[in-house]
Amino acid sequence: MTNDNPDASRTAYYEQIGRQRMTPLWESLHSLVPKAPRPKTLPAIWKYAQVRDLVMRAGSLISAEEAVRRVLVLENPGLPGKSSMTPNLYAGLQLILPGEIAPSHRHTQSALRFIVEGKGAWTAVNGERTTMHPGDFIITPSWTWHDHGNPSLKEGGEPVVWLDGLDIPLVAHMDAGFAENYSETTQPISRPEGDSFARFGHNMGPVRHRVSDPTSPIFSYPYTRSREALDALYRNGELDEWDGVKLRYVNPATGGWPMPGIATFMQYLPAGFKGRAYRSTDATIYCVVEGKGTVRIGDDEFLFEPHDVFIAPSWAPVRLSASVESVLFSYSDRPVLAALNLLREERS
Ligand code: GTQ
Repeated sequence: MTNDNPDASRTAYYEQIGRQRMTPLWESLHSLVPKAPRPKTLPAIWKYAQVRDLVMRAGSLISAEEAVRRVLVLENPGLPGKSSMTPNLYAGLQLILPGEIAPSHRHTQSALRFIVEGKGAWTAVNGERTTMHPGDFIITPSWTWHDHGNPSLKEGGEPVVWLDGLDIPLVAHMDAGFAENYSETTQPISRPEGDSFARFGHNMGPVRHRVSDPTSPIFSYPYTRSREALDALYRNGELDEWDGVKLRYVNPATGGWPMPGIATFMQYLPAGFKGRAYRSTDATIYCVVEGKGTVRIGDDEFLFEPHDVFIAPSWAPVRLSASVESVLFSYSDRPVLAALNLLREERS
């Protein structure tokens, strides 16, 4: 080897070490250990007005039964082909029509449902059904049987659309995905609707309950309650310059997150709110419940309206403004980052 042409001798050397399945760190050090996050994830918005008809059209193309889950995956434009919204999280819009059932199964991926449109459909988790209303936040923890259904047209059923949030990419990255189908279409119902909420949803709990599970014993967090709490705080004068009035959803048995790997939030922005810039390492997916406004994410600016979904990548500054009073739901991989001591936030 000579030094007359260092590029050529290096190339030849790289080929030689490559045959031994080795690579030179010095060529990749800066991208392997960056000075700051360099997300491939891009800021993006899905305008409900543009995608709603497409979601509904899926209803005449395939049944929930055939599809198992009739979902349009929202794919981040920076992560093509990955069925991912962020490196760790997935988002999709699921449609269930009157009279349909999405058959029971379970998987190691944790799921949240945020109800976008329609009411009266149900999801069953751990032997209990819960009825969906717009703005409700429902969880299906890892490895719990879950099936979804909708009353028939005669019984007053209407199309229901919800946003699915799962940790599919994270679980895939960990090679920890398992799934199985239940032997029947629906799981047996062993408890009346509202049972878990009666036990755990009122700042009370069963006398001898021992926490043995990192997931919340409540699996539906109704919008009426979340909205009421935000309203009361705003009336009391609470208003953060970055967040407006923002609360996180909790597991009432532990005070922790409803599920171990996904954080969920809801925030209220009063009319005329102009938020300051905030960034954090948990890439966050937002779903607009009410209102209208704009969000700046890095160099992008989007107008948001009800049911729009948008994504703020890790470390991109986010600035929220509302022209009329607005409510936003959001979810992120914050508990995972916090557990690994990787959560950083900056309010500027
Ligand atoms: O409802 O069980 O969007 O298993 C993706 C995978 C929903 C579900 C999704 C799933 C589900």
